[in-house]
Order: sequence, then C-alpha cells, then structure tokens
Amino acid sequence: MRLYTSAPSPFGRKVKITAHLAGVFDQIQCILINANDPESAARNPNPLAKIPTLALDTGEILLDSQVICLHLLREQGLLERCLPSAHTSTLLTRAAVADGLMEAALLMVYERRFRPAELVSAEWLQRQNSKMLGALEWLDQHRQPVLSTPTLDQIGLACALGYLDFRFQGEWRTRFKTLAQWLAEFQQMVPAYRLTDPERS
Ligand SMILES: N[C@@H](CCC(=O)N[C@@H](CS)C(=O)NCC(=O)O)C(=O)O
Repeated sequence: MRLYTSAPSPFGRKVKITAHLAGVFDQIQCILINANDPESAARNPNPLAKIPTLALDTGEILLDSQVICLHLLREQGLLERCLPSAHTSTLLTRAAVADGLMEAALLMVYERRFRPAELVSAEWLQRQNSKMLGALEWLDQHRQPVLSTPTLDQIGLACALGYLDFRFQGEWRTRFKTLAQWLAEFQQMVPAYRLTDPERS
C-alpha cells in the first residue's frame, strides 16, 4: 500500500496512528507530498489534491482520512474495538468535531500562507478561531478516558491537539488544562502518537 501524506498533516497522522494500531504500518510506503510544490502535488492520485490518500495494492484509491482509517480497522478486525457498533453515531460525531477542529486550524494556516499579507482577512481568521474554541470546549466536555486501544474519535482528537501544538505553539493548553492532561494520557497509552510526531516523522 502507498500512503500519500506529509509529516505535518494531522489527517495523515490519524491514518498513520491507525495503521500502527492495526499492525500494518510496515506494509505501507509513505510518499511525502509537498502541496506547495506542483511537481510533488502532481504525484498525489487524489482528485481533490488533498492528503492523505491511500493507494491499495489492487490499484484502488481511498480517501479521505476517516474512510482510510475505517478500511484499515475493518481489514485487521479492529473495527468493533475502535468504533463499537453500539456507539457508532456518537463516536463518529465526536470524530467529525475533531476533524472540524483540524480543518479550522488548517484554514487559518492556509489563510496566512497562501494570501499576500495585505489580503489576509482578520474576520476570516476570527471566524475559524471561534470554531476552534467551540470545538475545543465541546470536545473537552465529551472527552473519554483513553484505553490501550483508543477509539477512532480519540485518535482524531489527539491528532487535532497535536496539530495545535505544532502550528499554534500549544496556546490552547492554558485554557484547556483537562484536555492537555487527556493528551498526556493518550501519549502514554498510545506509543504511535510519539512515533508520528510531525517534528520527528
Ligand atoms: N477531509 C479530508 C481533509 C484532508 C485535508 O484537508 N488535508 C490537507 C492537509 S492536512 C490538504 O490536503 N490540504 C491541501 C488542500 O486543501 O489543497 C480528510 O479527512 O482526509
């Protein structure tokens, strides 16, 4: 299998952690995509030009991160552990909020990266920042203790918080202390979190 991704991508990190948990990380060749370099971006078979994308050995392409994670878990018989059928809708909703947090954070990064400084919209940044704060508050209220095999939404939450650490110097930690404690527990229970740290992978 080939995984098109990048070291900083929080969505890519979700897939990498899931692949570690599913015991298939060694079967995956990671192809690093730099979205700012057109030649590199052209190697990504994703029609939306987004990462992560998983190319299966059959030639089939899977996207987006949730679909890829669900595929890996199902193939390795871990789906019921990471997404118990009794709570599917609840957990997928939490996973969607964690994804939304990543998305709002990414949009803030892109606004500053892709626009000339004089065109950067303070209003747009504020709008995304409100979404981030709303998501953090909600996720804090709905957080669950981490077990040795985390659930899909917990993987997403850890990756979202890791992205805030990476891109926003962990400012969220001052206001959301219980979430910071939660992430420390996740880090202890799930070694794949450190292995996929954007600073080292
Ligand atoms: N919903 C998608 C989101 C993926 C996504 O937005 N990835 C970012 C990088 S972390 C990306 O490829 N951005 C480039 C772009 O939007 O053009 C998923 O879960 O895979």
